[in-house]
Amino acid sequence: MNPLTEREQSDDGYRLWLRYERVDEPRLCEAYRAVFRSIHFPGAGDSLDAARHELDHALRGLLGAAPQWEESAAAASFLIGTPSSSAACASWAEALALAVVGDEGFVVRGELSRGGPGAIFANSERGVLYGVFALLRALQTRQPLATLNLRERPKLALRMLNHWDNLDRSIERGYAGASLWDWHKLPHYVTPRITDYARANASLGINAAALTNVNANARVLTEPYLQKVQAIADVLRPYGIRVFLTARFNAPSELDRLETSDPLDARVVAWWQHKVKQIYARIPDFGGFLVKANSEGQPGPQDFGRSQAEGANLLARALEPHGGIVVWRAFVYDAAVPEDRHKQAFDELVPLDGQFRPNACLQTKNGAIDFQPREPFHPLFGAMPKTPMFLEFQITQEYLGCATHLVYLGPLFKETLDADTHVAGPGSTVLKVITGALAKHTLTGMAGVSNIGDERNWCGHPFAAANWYAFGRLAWDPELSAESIADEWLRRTFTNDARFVAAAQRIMLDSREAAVEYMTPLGLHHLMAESHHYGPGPWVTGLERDDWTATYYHRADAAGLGFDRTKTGSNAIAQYAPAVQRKHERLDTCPENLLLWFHHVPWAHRMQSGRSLWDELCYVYSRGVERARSMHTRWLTLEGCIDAGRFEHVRQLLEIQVREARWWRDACLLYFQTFSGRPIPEALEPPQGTLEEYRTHRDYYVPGI
Ligand code: BDP
Repeated sequence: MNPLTEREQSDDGYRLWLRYERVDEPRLCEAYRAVFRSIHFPGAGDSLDAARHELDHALRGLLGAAPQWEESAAAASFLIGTPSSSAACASWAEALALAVVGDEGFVVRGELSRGGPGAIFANSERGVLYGVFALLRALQTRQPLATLNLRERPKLALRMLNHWDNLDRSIERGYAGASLWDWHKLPHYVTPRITDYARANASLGINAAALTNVNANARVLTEPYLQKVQAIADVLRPYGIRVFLTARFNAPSELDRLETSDPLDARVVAWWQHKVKQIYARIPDFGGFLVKANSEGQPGPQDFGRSQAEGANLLARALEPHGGIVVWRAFVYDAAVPEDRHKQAFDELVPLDGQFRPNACLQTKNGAIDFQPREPFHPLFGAMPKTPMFLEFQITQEYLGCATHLVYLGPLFKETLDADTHVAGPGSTVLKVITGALAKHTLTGMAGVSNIGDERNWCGHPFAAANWYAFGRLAWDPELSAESIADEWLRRTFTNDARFVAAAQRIMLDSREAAVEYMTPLGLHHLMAESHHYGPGPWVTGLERDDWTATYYHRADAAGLGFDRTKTGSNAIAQYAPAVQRKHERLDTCPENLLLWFHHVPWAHRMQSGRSLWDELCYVYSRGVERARSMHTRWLTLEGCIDAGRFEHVRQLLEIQVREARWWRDACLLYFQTFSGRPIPEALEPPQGTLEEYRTHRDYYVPGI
């Protein structure tokens, strides 16, 4: 085909997983058409309208014909509504135990009774919207409808994206263009893209978005910006998404020249109360504030000799009468404190358990350091039973190859969710901590640092959207598997072609382990280049803060490698429950994929493979490169299964990934070799460059700083 035509016919990725291509299996299409012959979907309301609009649009695409809307329930082949919008729904509510699915859940049935009509019933408009998206997922993945019987309710109350977007439209750690929020043109011009963003989120059940960077700019709280926020909130509302803002703790002083921003000062209390009222006047369903305080230079209550809880409660009290909440980040550590960074948040926050207002929660990163390719779960999970605890993941790939590496994060998310904290005996998984199952909290949630920008395909790498998708699906149901989510996403995003789906799913499922192995195997962490974190930098040392350097974390010396966090070292391990401590404190029982996280291990130490630590390091780094290579070769076999544009885009990026995997391996091995003094085993490829070349290499203008 002519390359120009090919480009025109390629999918540009804009539709994400909401592609409603024609069902091309004729019999299935006929069966689907019969179910949707005539749809009874009464009722008015913004979310119902959004649901109706989506269904109309989708069925036209999938079935090739506009749906027939039917006034009479008795004559319809499909019924949609809530007990208050539809008498048919009201009459079925009891038999279906609709009350059990709660405010946001739904029931979707291909047939209510044998041969009878199908239905989407829910208790709220939002529930209907989610039900419609669940039905469309079933159609897009070609499920048979007669037996379709979905009954879902979200397991977490807040399912939230955190945008680290600045008011100048740059995005901290963003690799997909500029911010979606065009502050300059808002509120007068509101791009339709925000509606499509809302649709994509609602299709996953994401119901909250913090619009601004945690490294906050107080200006967003000023009247002109609140008008702009209002314009965004108005678009998101029908899709069930509540807006949050990041609150800069010293905003009273910065914006209105108050002498202090001390949380216990009456003038400061009044300032926040007034500010919150002003916000709710514009945005009646405003979600609340997300706050990073006393961390990495952000102002906070400790500047005034107050605790993190006193800081959070200041905002919580102001929000309480309006139904808002404070999401207070647990990512606190202080350069002036010489303690292992791993321990600082726990030391600071655990003594405050029970002191937070009921509408305040702590948002804790999955691990204690910083979104590394692999971290053990954060010891704060389960350690503060009186405090609602949100889990924060990073969807954007700051430490996972930025926008050029295909790394599917489903397995990483699941690893944390399934990790057993043992705080209340075996089976006390992080999942149970955050769903409130252990400590019975109702304020529950999961947040993901967004990877979305204004690039046409939203997330840059064509596979990066899978991470947005996986986050959303797991926030709705953390018990889903990474495998099934990948399968769904591929079918909806590309094609139902079984060969493609199987091979691409393999690539996805292999990709996270590949990245761990070619970047930071065996529990190594934070070896990335300085500041932008793109590419290897195991030699990074002597920065303004020690805990931003690689040498702080890997501690390589002539004796060995790794951070001793046992009793003989920082003893961070003591922050975990005894069963977790016992497993990790000994070299012979610590899982090898976290060995160097917890131990400083001699180079000659015998690993389970029988190899020395040094040889094992060489083998695992090399295996990571091999995995990247096979991702690439597997992809090449898929040419022709999907449109040429996306195929080629991924192909080129995988080439970069293979090159960079090699770069990582060679640079790290050459560097660590200066300590181990041992040769790279002969069976393995020799490094391509010299350590000097790698060390002096600089990447300029890496996005996302
Ligand atoms: C680190 C990022 C930094 C963020 C910080 C945070 O490097 O840009 O501001 O996390 O989470 O991973 O606050």
